This record gives sequence, C-alpha cells and structure tokens, in this order.
Amino acid sequence: MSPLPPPSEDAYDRIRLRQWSAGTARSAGIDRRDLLKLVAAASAAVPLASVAAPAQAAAAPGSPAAAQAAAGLPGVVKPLPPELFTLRGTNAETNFAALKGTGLLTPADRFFVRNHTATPQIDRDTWKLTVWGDGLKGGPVDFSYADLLRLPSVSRTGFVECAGNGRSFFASQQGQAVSGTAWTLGAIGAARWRGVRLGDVLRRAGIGRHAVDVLPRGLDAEVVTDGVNLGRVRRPLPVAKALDDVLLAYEMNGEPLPPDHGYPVRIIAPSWVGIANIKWVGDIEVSADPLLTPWNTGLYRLFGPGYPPEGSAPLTRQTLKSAFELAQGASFPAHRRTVLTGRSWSGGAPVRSVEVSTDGGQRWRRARLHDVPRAGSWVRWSVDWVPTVKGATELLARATDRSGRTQPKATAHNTQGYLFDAVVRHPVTVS
Ligand SMILES: Nc1nc2c(c(=O)[nH]1)N[C@H]1C(S)=C(S)[C@@H](COP(=O)(O)O)O[C@H]1N2
Ligand SMILES: [Mo]
Repeated sequence: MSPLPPPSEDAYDRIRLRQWSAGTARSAGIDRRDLLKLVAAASAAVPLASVAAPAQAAAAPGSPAAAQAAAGLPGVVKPLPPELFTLRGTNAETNFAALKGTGLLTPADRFFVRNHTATPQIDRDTWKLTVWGDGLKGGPVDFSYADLLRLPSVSRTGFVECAGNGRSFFASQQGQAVSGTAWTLGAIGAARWRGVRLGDVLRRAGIGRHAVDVLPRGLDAEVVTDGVNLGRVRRPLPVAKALDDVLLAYEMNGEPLPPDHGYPVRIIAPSWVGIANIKWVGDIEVSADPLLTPWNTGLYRLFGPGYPPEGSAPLTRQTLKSAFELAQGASFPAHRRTVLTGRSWSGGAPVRSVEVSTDGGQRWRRARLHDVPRAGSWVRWSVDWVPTVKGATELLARATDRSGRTQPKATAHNTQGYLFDAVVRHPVTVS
C-alpha cells in the first residue's frame, strides 16, 4: 500500500469523538452499555477500583511497610527495594532520587512498573503474535519470536510515562479531588528500545487501505473493575500512528525485555500516553471500523467541568514536566555549595530550556542542560546552589519547549487526574 500521510492527531480525535457520540464506532470486546457506565463513572469522578489502588506512603526504613517493599509485589517479578521504589497498589513508582547518576537511560532495575493486574510468565518459544481483522486484505497471520528477529530491526531512545504521572499534585498543590493511582513524578522511565517497526509487521500481514484502527492486546489477565469485566488491556492506535513511528520492541537497553516490562514483545508508541505502550502483546486487531475500548472511552480522556459529558478526545501525547532527583523533604547544610540535578521532558516539542527557583518561586535562573533535547525523551540538567537562609523552602523547576510552551502554575482540573503539567513545588530544609 502507498504510505499514509503523517498522523494528524487532532483530526483523528475529532472524528473519533463524533463517532463515539453518534454511536457509530464499534466497541471492541465489551458491551456498549458497559462502556457508557464507565464514561458516566469517569465524569462523576467515582474512583474505579482498578485505577484507584490505594497509595502507600514511602516506607520508613525498618517498618513493616519497608519489609513488604523489599519483598516486592506479588504481581511483579523484579525486586522492588524501598530505596528505588514506592509501592502503589499493583504498581511501583520509581523514586526520582534513585535516578541521580543513572544517565539518559533508566536501568531496568529501577524502571517504574504499571500493571493493571500482574506480570504474566510467557515462554517466547511458544509465544506468537496473531494479526487479524477486517482491515486486512486476507485472513489472520501469525508471527513467531524468531520471525520478528528476522525482520529488519530499529532502535530508538524514548520514555514510557503514565498519563497519570504527577496525579497526586492535583490534590496536594491544587486541593482538587481526582481518582487513580497517586503518583508523584516517578511514573516515567526512558530506555533504548530495539525491535521491529509495527508498520513492517502490518504490511507483511496485508493491511488494507480501508484499515483505520490497530488494536494491540496484552496477554495479562482480564481486568475486572466494579463487577464489570473490561477484558484484556487494549487500546486502539490510529493507523497513521501505527504506521509512523511505533515499534514492536523485544529489547530494552540491550537486553531482552524484562518480564515486568512486556517480555517477550511490547508496543512502544513514542511520546504517547503510557497505556498506548501495550506490554506482552499477544494479538493485534486491524479494523476497518473505528474501535472503542475502556482505555479510550471512560479511561484516558479528560472529564470534568471544562469537558463534554463523553469526555475529551482520547489522550495521545504526554505533556511537559520537570523533576528534581531528590527525596521529598531532603535537607541541605547552610552555606555549603551543592549541585541540584533533575530532568525535564516533553511529549510535544523538545525541551528548549529549564529554569530553577530555590526560594519558592520568586527568582529563577537557567539550569545547565546536559543532553541535547530530543522529542519523546528527557534532558538532564543541573544548577549550583549555596543555601543561606535556614529553615523550610521549596525548590521549583520549570521547562519551556521549542514551541514556546512553559509549564504553568496550575493544571486545569480533570476528574481522573491525567496530564499534570504544572510546576511542582519540592519541599526541602536548610539546616
Ligand atoms: N498488557 C498491558 N500493557 C500495559 C499495561 C498493562 O497493565 N497491561 N499498563 C499500561 C500502562 S497504564 C503504562 S503507564 C505502561 C507502563 O509500562 P511499564 O510497566 O513498562 O513501565 O504500560 C502500559 N501497558
Ligand atoms: Mo499508565
């Protein structure tokens, strides 16, 4: 087939929204009434059980919570020591302080884990990927792991970030109630991903010109929330994105994907919300009709006073954020020079500059950037600081991207707390 134009996300979103409202898009693997219930729940900010897992405070060393953290989570294979992670329900948030000195790529041992249920154990020799659906010219086509390894490989560096990263600041900085996992800023990691182009696989499977949506589905357990079985984790990609820069990745930082991060094969959808990066892919539906699943209807849209009852368009790109590589409440000796380090990232235009304030936001100065900013990745930065005034203060970092957008003071409220992009106030003490 001839190459499609690059994705126009705005056009895609507008069309899907109209189709959803008019009831012409198809519900993939779930009853339309159940989807409508989810949308109603989302707009009323009724927390959904699976996304509203209770947050756990950072465990004090030696406490029972710390012992549990050291033991890990039942649904996660890798160890989750409390120096590296804060456990939140079925998920593990990376402690940002643990990224200090790690370089551009996040080692797998400290990469955050977001599991709707649990990491499945998959044997790559019996694993296969089935590509099927009425958007293909012919019948279903299977690919083994070895088949994928024989296709041309590509590598790219980029982050995977949860759309809810930073969600807890809606409550702590803005006094607003939101539902979902109460992440601070550590629901992100960046890695070097290697795999095959999803487009190469779709073309080999015989994708037709009439295909509009591509729906990868995970092999992890079905998600049941409030008595509704949502089915397996799946979220459609518009065909233009699927054929543009999306990978079926089998390596992370030069190693086979770790079990918790999608072994043997996951989707990498550069710059897009974490949920688009389906782990443990087992099949991909190629559809001639627009597809709706819980993950692009009730979930992963913006609901609230400023949004239509059916929510905003489905979320696509991540937003602009910054974080210090520092524990909350860290303390610094007065009159001693220290180097503050952090990272800024963007799902839109690459980061252009970063400013830091060490006095609660009164004065700002430029941070030194340590990486060439690239789209879909992060840049490390640093500033020197000689604290003089003893007591509590707040550190702030704010990024500006190449389109001229700067992180705002507040993020407009949405009931599920997605895409927090405001400047985060990081409490520290000087003693
Ligand atoms: N199959 C499957 N894919 C999934 C998920 C999941 O629970 N199951 N979680 C999604 C979400 S919400 C995020 S933020 C990312 C997290 O990727 P990570 O756990 O490798 O950091 O995976 C996405 N892909
Ligand atoms: Mo996520």
